[in-house]
Formats: sequence, C-alpha cells, structure tokens
Amino acid sequence: MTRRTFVVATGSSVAAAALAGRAAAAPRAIVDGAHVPVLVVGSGYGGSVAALRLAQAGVDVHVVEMGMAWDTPGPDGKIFANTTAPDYRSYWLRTRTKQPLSNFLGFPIDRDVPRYTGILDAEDFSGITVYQGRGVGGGSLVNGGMAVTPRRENFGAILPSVNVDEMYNVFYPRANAELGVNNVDQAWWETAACYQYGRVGRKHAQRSNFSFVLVPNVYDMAYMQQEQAGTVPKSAVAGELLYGNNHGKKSLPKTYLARARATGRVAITPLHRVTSVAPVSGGRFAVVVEQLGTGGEVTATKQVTADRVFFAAGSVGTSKLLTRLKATGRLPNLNNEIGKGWGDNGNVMCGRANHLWDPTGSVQSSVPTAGIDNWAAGGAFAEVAPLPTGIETYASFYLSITRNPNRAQFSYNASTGTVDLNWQTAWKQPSIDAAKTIFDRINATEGTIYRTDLFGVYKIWGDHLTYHPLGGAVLNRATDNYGRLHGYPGLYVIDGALIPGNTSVNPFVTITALAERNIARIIADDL
Ligand code: FAE
Repeated sequence: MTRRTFVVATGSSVAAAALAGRAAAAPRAIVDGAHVPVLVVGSGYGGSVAALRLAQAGVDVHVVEMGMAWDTPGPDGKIFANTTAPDYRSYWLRTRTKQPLSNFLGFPIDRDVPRYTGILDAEDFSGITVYQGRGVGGGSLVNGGMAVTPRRENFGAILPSVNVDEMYNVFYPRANAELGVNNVDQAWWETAACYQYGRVGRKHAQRSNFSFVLVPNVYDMAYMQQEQAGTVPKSAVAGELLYGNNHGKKSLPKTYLARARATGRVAITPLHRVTSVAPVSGGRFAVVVEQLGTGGEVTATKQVTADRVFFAAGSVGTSKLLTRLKATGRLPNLNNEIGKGWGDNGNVMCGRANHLWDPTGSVQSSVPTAGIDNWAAGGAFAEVAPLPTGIETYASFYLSITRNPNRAQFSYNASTGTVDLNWQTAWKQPSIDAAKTIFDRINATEGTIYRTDLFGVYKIWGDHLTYHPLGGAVLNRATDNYGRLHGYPGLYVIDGALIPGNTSVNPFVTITALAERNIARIIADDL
C-alpha cells in the first residue's frame, strides 16, 4: 500500500468513526471480514506503545490479545488470585500449577487447578520453561514491576546499532515517564517491616563489598506505604503479584493502554489469537484470528485484513508466529534471521539459608526494590526477591540476571506442527557461574549455605526457567534498524523479540524505550 492510500484509508475510517459517534470508543470485538488500518498482535509493552503512538498520530488501531481482559471480579470479589493461593485464574490452560518455586522444605507445592485461560503461562520448551503474562497488558499483569534502565556503558552490548545518546536523552526518559516509574522513599524503606528481607539483603551484600542499589518500580510506592500502615486494601504487602495485583500496580491497562483507549481510536479484542498473516492484493495483509473460550477451545475463526501489522506477541509469541509463517509459505520472503538470537536474559534463581539471628520477616512485600550489582566484575545483577510465604523462612531469595552468551533458535517441526526452541539446560552454567561470584562470597563472609529445598529435592539452582525471554526477531537482522521486517513493507516487530537475548537488567523499560524510538521513526517515515 502506498503512503497516500494508507492515509486515505485511515482518514476514511476516522471519518466513519466520527459519523458513528464513537469518538470515545467503547470496546468492540473484531468481526469477521473487518478491515483495519493497523492490527497489533498482543497487548504487552511493545503493543501498547504502538497503539498509543499510532492513535495519537491519527491512525485507527485494533489490538488483538489472546489472553483475557482481566477487568471482571471472580466469585471472591477479586479480579486476581493471591500468589499463595493459586486457583483457576492463575495459569494459562494448565490442570496443575507450575510454580517457579516448586518446592518448600523439600515438599512439592504445586496443586491441581481447573483448566482456564489464566494469567500466567509457564510455556515448556525442551530445555527451559518460559513464564509469560497472558491478558490485556501482557507481562505487566504478572511481573515484579522492577523498572530498570541499564547502565549507559552496557548499552552498546545490548543494541549495538542504536544511537545511545538518543536512547538516554529521549526514549528512556519518555518510557519511564509514561510507565509511571517511581522510587521507594528510602526513609520509609529503612524501617518498613515488609522490607526487612531487603535490608538483610543489603547487609549481606555490603559486608561482602558488593554494590547494593535501590531500584525503581512501577508499583505505586505511596500506596504501598498506606498498605503497610493498614489504611487501604493490601496487595503487594498481602503477597499479590505473580497472578496479578488487585491494587497498587501501574500495569499497562492503567498507563499506556488507558491513554490509548482515551484517544477513541484504539479497540482491543481479548481472547482472540492471531494464527496467520499473509500478503494479499493491494498491499494489504490477510490475518486469521481465532476466538477462544475460557477452556482454550476455538469458538470461531475470523478472517480480517489490515494495511499494516505490528507483531507484539512477546519474544516467544512473535518468534513462534514468524517462524511458522515463514516455514509454511505464508511469509516466505522473511529472511533467515527469523527465530534466531533468542536468550533468557541470563536468569537464574537461588536461595540462601540465613542464621537464626537474621530473620527476613514473615510479611514480605512481593514487590522487589533492590539489587546487588556485580555486572562489571562478575557478569551478574541479582534482584533481592521476596519469599512471601506468610511465615518466617530465614531465607534470602534472589533472581539473578547474568551475562550468558548462549543463544537458542526457534524452528518449525513439520512432523508435529509445532515451533520448537533448541535451548539446553546445560546452557545455564555460565549464569550459575556468574551468580556464584556474588553468593559464594556472601556465604563465605556470613558462614551460611545455599537453600537446597526450593527447586526440588537437594537442588540449589533454579536453572530451569526464565521470566525474561528476549530475541527471535532481532533488530537490524530480522528487521531493519527500526523493526520493519525484511521482505514485507507494512509488517513490523515492536516487542522483546527485537532484543538479542540480554539487557543486563530487567527488560521492560528497554523494550518500552526501544518501541518508543522505533514507532517515532515509523510514524515519521512510513505514515
Ligand atoms: P509481553 O508483555 O509478553 O506481551 C505479549 C502479549 O501478546 C501477551 O499479552 C500475549 O498473551 C499476547 N500474545 C502472544 N501471542 C499472541 C497471538 N498469537 N495472538 C494474540 N496475542 C498474542 O511482550 N521485567 C522487568 O523489566 N521487571 C520485572 O520486575 C519483571 N518481572 C517479571 C516477573 C515475571 C513473573 C514475568 C513472567 C516477567 C517479568 N518481567 C519483568 C519481564 C517482562 O514482563 C517482559 O519482558 C515483558 O512483558 C515483555 O514485553 P513484550 O511487549 O515483549
């Protein structure tokens, strides 16, 4: 489609919308046979940035999201389940929970749950389980909210083709502002009971001469202070996080997506999964969308067309979709970089057993606020994470982000019809080695040992999972330097799939800032 026809199509649908009097658009599900100027696949960070900025530029956008809307309370009056009591809402189409910490005191803690389109997907590949958020807001619904801008000196290794000054002067500040990133009040943090585990983490880090940093977050820290004071309904302080926060968290539906909807130009259809995108005449794309029931069954299949499609299904979702579409001949001109460069952000977990004089607290805020930075010397940044069990565990728990050079590839398996990932469990060894540069030293200083009861029976390292999938359609390789897919003008990637495997810190601020950078250029040049 030419620039002119795109603008005309956009303008005509805007005019039609105005005539229909839907300036403040009510949610409307995508219908079979519809034509939309822009279709966005997925409503996480990348998809939300694309929706807001395109709408502000005058373009009608339809976001298709496979997960639920998460706007309606369940029978207990709450939208989201507590981390300590997973139920039907907690897992994406599983009949048994798959909790990141599978054991406690050596006993398995997973339980049966009804199969439902729940909020957290523990997606199993041969060598790794990838945790992802499912629903309007993507990962922002389930994540820890840690909003970390990488150190400037590390940026070159993250996205070598991107102008560093532009990112740090314009796009990181823009992303942080829109996401509502805020800092914990340190004076409060120093005494709050719910951050005793953080202060113990600091004491142990500093006694071993590691740099300890308080980290910004998108959880409303003023709200959390009120939670601790008992003046508002509790969320983080009551252990909510992994399966959603009923209060306090500035997830995407409260920030980017709220502003996108307020333009009147953005519609979001939940419980619909995009399964195919292929070029048709007139420069348009035919998109196949499956409507899902809450048991995961396909209740309808819709064929729509779009002038442009933004892939924002997350690193795994976008990579799987593009790998399949290239292999099955629907997008054969995609280049051979599709599916490559996937990494786990070097995630590895561990716990330490503290002495009885170092309790970490029976009430722990589920929102992490601090990390140990040993990136330069040891290639590890360890988040001091909560263990919100409701009882004193005398444990310190950490999620480390490490410099792990291993990269996996997605490929289409014609015999099973699935897209596989060739990650191997043994590829976590560099992450374990990097994390040990911190925790072996702390254990030596403190005279303590690793916990062996959290990930199985006598297993120290949580090396079977990641929370931070990145890559699979890497910037400047599978796409041009702004996310335009090679081979198909009008197709874009705008999510974590663009980032080659590692960000040196928690990734969503970088995903958001990169999306802001790319969409600004796409609006300026392509529209
Ligand atoms: P993402 O947010 O995953 O959104 C993709 C969306 O697309 C999802 O809503 C999918 O349901 C949807 N989708 C997928 N396939 C399809 C399809 N075919 N059709 C329609 N929709 C589809 O992608 N990061 C941090 O920076 N700080 C943290 O503290 C942090 N903690 C985390 C804790 C947990 C438990 C988890 C799981 C993740 C955490 N992350 C954290 C990672 C962060 O949430 C993740 O990097 C971003 O959400 C990725 O953003 P994307 O836009 O790439």
